[in-house]
Amino acid sequence: MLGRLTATRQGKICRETYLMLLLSDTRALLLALATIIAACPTIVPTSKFCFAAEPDAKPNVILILADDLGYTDLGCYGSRYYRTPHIDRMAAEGMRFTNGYTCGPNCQPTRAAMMSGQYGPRTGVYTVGSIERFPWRSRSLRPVDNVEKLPTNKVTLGQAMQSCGYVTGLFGKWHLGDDADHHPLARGFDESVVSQGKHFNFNTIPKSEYPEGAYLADFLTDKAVDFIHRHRNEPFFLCLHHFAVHSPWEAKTELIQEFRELPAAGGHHDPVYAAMIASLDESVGRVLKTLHELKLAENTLVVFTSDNGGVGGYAREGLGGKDITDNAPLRGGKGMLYEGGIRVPYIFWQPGTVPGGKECDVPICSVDLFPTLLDLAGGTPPEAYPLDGTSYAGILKGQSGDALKERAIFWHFPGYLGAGKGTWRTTPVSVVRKGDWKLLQFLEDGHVELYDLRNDIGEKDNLAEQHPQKTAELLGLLKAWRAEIQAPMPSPHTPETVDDDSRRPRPVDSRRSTNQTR
Ligand SMILES: [Ca+2]
Repeated sequence: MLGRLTATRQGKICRETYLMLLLSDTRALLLALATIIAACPTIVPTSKFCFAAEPDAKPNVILILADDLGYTDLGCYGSRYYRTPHIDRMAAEGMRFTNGYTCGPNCQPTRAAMMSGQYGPRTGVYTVGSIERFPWRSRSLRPVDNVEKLPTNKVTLGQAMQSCGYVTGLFGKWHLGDDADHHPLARGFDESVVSQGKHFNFNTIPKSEYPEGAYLADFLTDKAVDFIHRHRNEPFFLCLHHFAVHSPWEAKTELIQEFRELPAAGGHHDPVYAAMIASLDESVGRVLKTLHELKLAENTLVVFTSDNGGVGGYAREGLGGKDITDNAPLRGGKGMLYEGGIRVPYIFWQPGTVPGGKECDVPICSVDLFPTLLDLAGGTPPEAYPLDGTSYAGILKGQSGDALKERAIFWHFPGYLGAGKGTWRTTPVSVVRKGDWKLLQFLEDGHVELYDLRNDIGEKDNLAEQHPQKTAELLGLLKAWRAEIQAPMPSPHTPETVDDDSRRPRPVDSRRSTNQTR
């Protein structure tokens, strides 16, 4: 009965009242309980989509999202320069996925997919900002207009968790609309302070006071730790969405100095970037320490991941732009649909539930998080609201993930991302991964690339011609998915000559994206 009482926000109030009554004598308690039950209609869940499990079965959930952190930017994912002892320990005590993906090659689409549980064609959020960020008029397709705020008719992960009886908080980067209608406070989060853009002297919405010289990652961690303390006695869902390690690359002086004295390794070389990662690692350490201190570790699932690949790998592709890091052995970086742009760390930690020290090679992506957390919270999917992902909650509890290995995962990027100096990180492209195989279809000329990721993680050998059957199979899947989800396609456009050198198109007969040449 009490489990049902916690099914809704109103139910939570009922439960709190009950806990207070525990302090009084038994007779008064029984009378009061009878009164509560009679007066509280929430024993029948009012939510359209959540039927709560017993409260003890609900883990708290903390989602720690890094910004632009690349696949190899952690010690436990291979870095020999960056130092991430707390995250490495989290991985050693939990489960580390090696084929985890973001739904977008940049910030906004991944966040929209993660929060809504839907692929970009359903939300309309497929890139960052307006299509005018880059000089698309020099190219042969007109990009699809991007939706820049998560539409309010979408159900957010925050709303879903609220409906399962969770108190919710989001601190950090939201990037899905900061006005009153789109701010997290209006989208399923009971508490929220958002910030992005600067690591020192930062602005927050709503406005916050903080000591001069405060570093944003530390400020956000303070908020998160405070939230955990205040809500330790009820199920909570906490999003700690760091702006680190996104540019501008700014870090605390004392940490930068430590890395100046270390030798670069494997393309990891920048002491400021390394110091930013160190601050991110400190944040994770503080969160886990808080959980241990409050004896919440065994009842709290902590998820650590990133929103897109690392900013690097461009020079090898002949592109402009600074390589602040390197995603090698993966190809390319942020803004590209090659692995370096979309494969990221995913670590799950819950002592006693998530198997310790495990590595999992089952492919997962951003839209899977919504159904997975709903599953763990004991909820059921919203009615008449398609969720594009699949729950992998079973894997986190030690079950086999074999059934998910051959599932197809899709990307659709109907726009352009420039790289400077007239080069492009990506041109319009759709992508599918199924099993070990990945196919990219570039939409300017329709040509395809096929890679066997098990044997060629660096996407060096395009096998499309050698494996025509596999190519046809994946291309068929991709086209069927686009039709089913009604993916908007870029439209033909006659390229215009522009005066600015950085916008100057190459001759029409040689106009192929840099992506397409390899
Ligand atoms: Ca990002």
